[in-house]
Amino acid sequence: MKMFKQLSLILAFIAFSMPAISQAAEHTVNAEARVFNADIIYIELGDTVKWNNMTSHNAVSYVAPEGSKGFGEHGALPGGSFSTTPDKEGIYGYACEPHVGFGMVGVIVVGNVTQEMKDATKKKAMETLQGPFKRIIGKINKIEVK
Ligand SMILES: [Cu+2]
Repeated sequence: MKMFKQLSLILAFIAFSMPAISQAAEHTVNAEARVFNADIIYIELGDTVKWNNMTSHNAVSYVAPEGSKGFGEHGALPGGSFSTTPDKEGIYGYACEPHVGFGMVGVIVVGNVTQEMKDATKKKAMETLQGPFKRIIGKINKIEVK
């Protein structure tokens, strides 16, 4: 009986902890008048990001980890909602192209990002981003690393 109790405790623990390991989550970002809320989100690889209220907005990546295909379509408005599942661990910086001049930019941090990754992403962003898209650098600066 004691062994059965221990076994059921172990099974209950496994059942409880499994979803946290294996289930991908969906994170919601709300496009507001001139901002993304939240502007910086932290997710795990395999998770999905869904933007709502995208009728007059878009979300196009301008900074992405090495080898990533990024997300969003230049010049297009997805309308309604738009979802992406980032394909690499690292930092994605994106902009709403119609409102980038107002600072409507955001960052997605996928997985565990180190200070070196943050510094390297910032360096690359400073070399490649132009005009108002440089505002993405300000968001990269605010990323919290462990
Ligand atoms: Cu916008």
